Amino acid sequence: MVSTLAPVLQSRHIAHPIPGPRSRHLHEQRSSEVTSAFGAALPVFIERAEGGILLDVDGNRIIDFASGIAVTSVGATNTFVQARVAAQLDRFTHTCFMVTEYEGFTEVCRWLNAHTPGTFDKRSALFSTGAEAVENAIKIARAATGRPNVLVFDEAYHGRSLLTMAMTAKENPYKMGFGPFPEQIFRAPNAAPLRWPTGPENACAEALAAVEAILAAHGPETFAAMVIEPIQGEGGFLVPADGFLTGLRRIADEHEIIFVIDEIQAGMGRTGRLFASEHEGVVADLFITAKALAGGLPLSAVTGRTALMNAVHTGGLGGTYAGNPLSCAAALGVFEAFEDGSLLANARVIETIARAHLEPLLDSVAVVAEVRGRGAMLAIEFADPLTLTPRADVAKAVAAACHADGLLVLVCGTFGNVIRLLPPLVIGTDLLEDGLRVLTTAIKQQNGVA
Ligand code: PLZ
Repeated sequence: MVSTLAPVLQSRHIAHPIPGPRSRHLHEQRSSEVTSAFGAALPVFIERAEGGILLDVDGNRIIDFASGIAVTSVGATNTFVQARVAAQLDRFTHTCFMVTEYEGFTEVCRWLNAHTPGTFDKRSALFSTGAEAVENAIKIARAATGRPNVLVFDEAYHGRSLLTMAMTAKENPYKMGFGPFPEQIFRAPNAAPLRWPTGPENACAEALAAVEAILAAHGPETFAAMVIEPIQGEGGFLVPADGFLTGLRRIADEHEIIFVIDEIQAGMGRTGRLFASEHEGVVADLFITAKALAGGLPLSAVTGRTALMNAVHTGGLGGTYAGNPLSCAAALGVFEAFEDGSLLANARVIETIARAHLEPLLDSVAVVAEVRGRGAMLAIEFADPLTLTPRADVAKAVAAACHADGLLVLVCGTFGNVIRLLPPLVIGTDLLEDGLRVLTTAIKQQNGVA
């Protein structure tokens, strides 16, 4: 498909102070029509998005270090995705896969079965949102084991539905006022090195011991599943201590607990490998993907061992829009985009360039506590250098300064003191470097370092 639109210039440009007058006007209108329960990280209205740029309705060209929260990894106007979706749009938009079938659904499942870690026989199920896939993984694990309990971790984020809110750790804004939640969810410490009470070197062994203790307290035979993100996303881009994921895998095996990996944010090439768990060589029984899977169209999946995936009675899983044909077409375009390996290489280049800009701050800016992550999933944490007291105020001020200067960054972390970088993998090097200069300048200025 050939676009009739002129390309969006791949350079940062501030035509009007951000948010500009048209965005402010549209935001006012929004406030009269849309529930105030939805926040906005940066209240600008977008006209077009392409490469590493968000073009807003005021003509501002904002560098995108968010990708719609790790969704538009192949770019918001990827030609493979566009071509596949346009062709599908011409054929039909929907049948409901539970009513009459279409091949795109099977093809997406075939790709996931072949490319997710683990060489055993697999089946997949498609849904629409990440939370929906997490819920379904729990349904499958319970049906397959006949056990009720689920183990999750501190700092976890798994969604906003009732069950996934119970699995998510952070109270405000995700859970506050929305209880009661489903029971049978137990939470274990996560082996995040920076804040481990007895020191980073003890994080892995002590966190694994804590998991064993929680299982023992409730009876390991009552646990259907343990669910973990290979790098926690909303919780603060926390890369677990070496050996933690493989240790959990071992404990899960020992007690015949289904090991579920949530790669919704970290997966689909974000970390420089197709899946983040590949970095640790850890293999899930049930594997969850969403977000970047379909490059901006809603699609999520559970992929896993055939014996588990087929343990549910026929008709037990589904949903009107589950694996919608347009979303499946988009996913097939995403797979095509990843085929030659260049996007994975880009993710690794992004890491090298970003670390070169960010790591020197560890020495020059006292409140920079850690620079961490993998590939194009990177973060910088702000904390008091002596006490490690989280400095959400710094993260907030830095994000605001970046936004004013035409760079979109998102804050995350249980304490709101982490700035995360999630640029599209198609961002150009010059734009990336420009964005990193905006960010490092903001960090220095907000902390009185020239
Ligand atoms: N699991 C690891 O990152 C979604 C949440 C944005 P849905 N993260 C972005 C917000 O504030 O709502 C996410 C995730 C992990 C599950 C989910 C849930 O995916 O598609 O948002 O339901």
